[in-house]
Amino acid sequence: MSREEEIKKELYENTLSGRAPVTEKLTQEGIDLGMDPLEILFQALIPALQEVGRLFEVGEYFVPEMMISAKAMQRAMAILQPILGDTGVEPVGKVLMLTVKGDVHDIGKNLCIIMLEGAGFEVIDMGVNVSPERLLDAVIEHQPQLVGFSAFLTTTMPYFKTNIEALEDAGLRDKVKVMVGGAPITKEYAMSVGADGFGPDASQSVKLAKQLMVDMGYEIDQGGDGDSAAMRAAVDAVQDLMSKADEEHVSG
Ligand code: B12
Repeated sequence: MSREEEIKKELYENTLSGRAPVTEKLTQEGIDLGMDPLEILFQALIPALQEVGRLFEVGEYFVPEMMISAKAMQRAMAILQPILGDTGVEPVGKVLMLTVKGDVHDIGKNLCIIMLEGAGFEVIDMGVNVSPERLLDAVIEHQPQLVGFSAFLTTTMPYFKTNIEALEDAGLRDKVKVMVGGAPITKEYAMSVGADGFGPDASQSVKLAKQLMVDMGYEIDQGGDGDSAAMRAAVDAVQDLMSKADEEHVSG
């Protein structure tokens, strides 16, 4: 078996068992050997995630196993993403993305980032549990055109408003457009807290980001999302898995 074939096999197995450092290393090795990123995605990572979903359905995997497998895939995706998304042109715009204070849900945000980068945006990922103070520092440091807030808990949704007010108080509100999203968020809620836009899913987040750039007066290409079909497939694989996770998520 060639090393390329071995890498695909090992990537499949290590995504299944959720070994993120290994999937990261193998993906990098594959890329260094000149493997096609689409081959890595469609012949190793996505099949592994589909198998995770199957194992969950037959009761062999539970939510924790699904989570660590999704993480292992995301670490591999982080290496593939810039290559898949490399359109060789100037970034469309700069977006700062974060999950609000008190909230550690980041899968939805990360999927948006995959799609945004695939569409040519430069994305600064601030991670989870980000305070309004850290947001302000980052806006000053990176000067993005757009900021994106993610929240998955009804108890953390109010941080959208807190963040927007913090931007206003710091005199930064007119420098950025604010987009928001997350499982419990509706368009009505987004508008009521003063956001400029709401995105229900990762591909809509790209449409929204482009629209907001146009609203700000930037001239951007509204079509041509590069390799977005590949990104879409990866995003769908993770999303399918997480909708299964909801079936036995411990709430409260
Ligand atoms: C996975 C998960 C977890 C994981 C999170 C791991 C991680 N790294 O993200 C873990 C196990 C850590 C977790 C913990 C908790 N969770 Co939880 N979790 C989930 C679950 C099952 C899936 C969430 C997810 O990732 N979905 C997949 C993504 C892709 O979903 P999505 O919404 O479709 O995402 C899209 C859009 O929202 C949009 N989007 C997202 N962000 C943004 C941002 C912008 C700018 C834009 C434009 C768009 C956008 O694009 C995304 C991609 O397409 C949900 C159930 C659910 N239905 O959401 C519960 C859920 C969110 N969790 C819940 C709860 C209660 C908790 C805990 C409090 C449980 C506990 N008792 O400890 C803790 C809270 C921890 C904390 N402080 O944050 C509740 C929230 C209920 C509520 N109304 O507040 C839910 C809804 C489960 C339930 N049915 O009760 N959770």
